[in-house]
Amino acid sequence: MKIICSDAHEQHDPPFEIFEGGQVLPVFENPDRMKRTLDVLRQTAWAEFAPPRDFGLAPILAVHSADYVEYLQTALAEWQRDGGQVASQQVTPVVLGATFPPRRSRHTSAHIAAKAGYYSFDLSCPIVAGTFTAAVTAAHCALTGAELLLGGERAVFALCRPPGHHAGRDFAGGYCYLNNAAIAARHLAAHGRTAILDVDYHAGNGTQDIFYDSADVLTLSLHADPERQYPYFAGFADETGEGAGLGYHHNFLLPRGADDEAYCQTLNEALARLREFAPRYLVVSFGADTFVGDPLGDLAVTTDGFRRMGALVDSLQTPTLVVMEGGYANEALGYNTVAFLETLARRP
Ligand code: SP5
Ligand code: ZN
Repeated sequence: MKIICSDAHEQHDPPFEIFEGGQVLPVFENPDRMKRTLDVLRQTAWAEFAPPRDFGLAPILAVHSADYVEYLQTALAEWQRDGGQVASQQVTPVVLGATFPPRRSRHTSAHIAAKAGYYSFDLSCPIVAGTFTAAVTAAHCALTGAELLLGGERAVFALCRPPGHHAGRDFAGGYCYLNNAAIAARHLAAHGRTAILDVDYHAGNGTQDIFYDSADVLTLSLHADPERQYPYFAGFADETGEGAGLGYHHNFLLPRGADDEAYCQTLNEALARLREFAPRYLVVSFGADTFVGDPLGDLAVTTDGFRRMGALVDSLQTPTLVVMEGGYANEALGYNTVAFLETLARRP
């Protein structure tokens, strides 16, 4: 199985994150996640590593607004020109907004501190010097995987970092800047019916936002009930798309403590909808934060559960691009990821 990855992710390594309650913590979404995942993939007999191809910005702009992409690209320089705030004990320059637009704002603002708030829905997406390069390269990893599917490959893994499923058309959040899975899916959709299946612990609100009014990409997400968990404002069962997209988005909610059996049961419901849609290509937003030991989660999926999930996805017999999203139990992340991929990797 081809694994598409790049060292460019190392350039995105923000010095802190601000958690609920204002706690300043080391970043859960860190370069070590990737290192650990690669370490375990290297021990398999089937992983074949390949670099991303450069697709430029065009396929990214097919998903994200031009003003948002330009903001991501130029924010740090603009912040520094403006004399943007740098915390006193902190050496790494970081763009991070602290003012968010009220819902009925009558004006936008050209001020960089305002744009930093406008283009994010939380405090978990600081922009450092290498963030844009890392995010674009992650999108290119997903696009390279998509191209391989178009070339006849049965299953590919895009080891993307930063992740993408919380990033919407014009917003960052939840460690996500560019929606890698959505960018790959839009690229694939030009060649055949495409679906995204999101199995990260958190609702894929960015993916939901991007395809909400469109029927050409079916989007399904399994996640912790947003009543009790981030991202709080999306991922509810009654959100099923709008306009032409009505009936082409589905959220499957999981209770606290859901184990392998409960998870696979819900996954089977989602797979039934997928079988009915009969996509030519499938993109899986894979997060291992459903793991029983994950510091951000509250589900109880085991490493064997990830193996079962991968086998269920494999049973669709659809060409599949797996895109890395979350998963923060770093010691287990590689094992959980490999367990999920194993059946797909052995496709003839
Ligand atoms: C890609 C991805 O998985 N992003 C996740 C971002 C989650 N950030 C917000 C977490 C706040 C939720 N409270 C956690 C309680 C821990 N016991
Ligand atoms: Zn997640």
